[in-house]
Amino acid sequence: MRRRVTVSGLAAISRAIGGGGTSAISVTHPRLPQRALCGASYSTTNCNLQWLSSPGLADCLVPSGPSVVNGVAGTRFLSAAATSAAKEAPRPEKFSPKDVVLYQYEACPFCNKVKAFLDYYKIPYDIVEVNPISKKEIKWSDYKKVPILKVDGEQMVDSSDIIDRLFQRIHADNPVVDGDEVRKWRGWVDNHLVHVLSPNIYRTTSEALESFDYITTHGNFSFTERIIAKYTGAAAMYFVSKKLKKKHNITNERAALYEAAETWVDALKGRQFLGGLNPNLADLAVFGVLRPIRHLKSGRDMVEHTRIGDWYTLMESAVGKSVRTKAEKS
Ligand SMILES: N[C@@H](CCC(=O)N[C@@H](CS)C(=O)NCC(=O)O)C(=O)O
Repeated sequence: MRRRVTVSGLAAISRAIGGGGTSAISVTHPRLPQRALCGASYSTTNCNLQWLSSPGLADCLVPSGPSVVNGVAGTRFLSAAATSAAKEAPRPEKFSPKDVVLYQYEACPFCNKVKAFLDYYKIPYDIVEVNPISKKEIKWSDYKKVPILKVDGEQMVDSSDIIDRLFQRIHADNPVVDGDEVRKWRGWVDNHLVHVLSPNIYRTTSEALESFDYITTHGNFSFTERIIAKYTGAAAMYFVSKKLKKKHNITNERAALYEAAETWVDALKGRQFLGGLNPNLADLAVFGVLRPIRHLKSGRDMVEHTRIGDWYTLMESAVGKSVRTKAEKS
């Protein structure tokens, strides 16, 4: 059956991939029809705009295996230290669910956090790509956001909560999820890092188009939705990102992204991972939200102009190939 693309549908797309988690912003740019941004609610000027994000996208966009990374002074090859560090990822022995299904938007950062966790712990999962307009794939649930994870029929929601619950099952003998340091940096990802990403990926019209090309190519859109979403969404999010910038007191979005990357490298204090020789939940969270942008212009710039590249490459290696199954469930 053909889906009709409506103005409210486009708003839903913007909400689905827009910025800032649960933050609400008022969209008042005179040239932008507010309905085009605000989805289901025609009467409100408040849009719940989450930023664009995606973890599973990594499967499609992030080249796997050690590769060339860009350094500050130009292109350089991955350092020997970086290639040698990644250890075999742990395989959960006492936790081996038979049927794990992730309901997601491919470019959603929160979904990508969950995917990074599942990939690292080698818990195979199926993907159901949710249409951000109709959301018909999650009609069965009371929870109206993604990610939703179904583990042998049990529903889990909210990325951090999902990860905590899975972690506790994997480490049943020692189910302490976070120490202070891990808690602090996981909070930093949700409360700071994700807010910096949106203004960056929609910074210029060409970057907004690049981002929407990625989103609409990898998301669950009909042909017509894809074309309309790409151009309308890019235009909308270009303006919205300026609002997000203001809301989060960002004056220079690239500087803020570089600063976040450097802050993270400083937090490592010379360790390969925040977790030491192996990634911990904070490493996985940072990696998860950065993975969808890594090969967009903002991500390329970030790796070129900061010291984050070596850690990122180690993470790629540690997380390994995606363990999502090929077939998409419907
Ligand atoms: N705190 C939640 C936030 C989840 C969230 O905001 N997801 C967005 C997509 S990135 C969403 O589903 N928004 C509702 C919508 O698309 O209508 C989490 O960590 O999972």
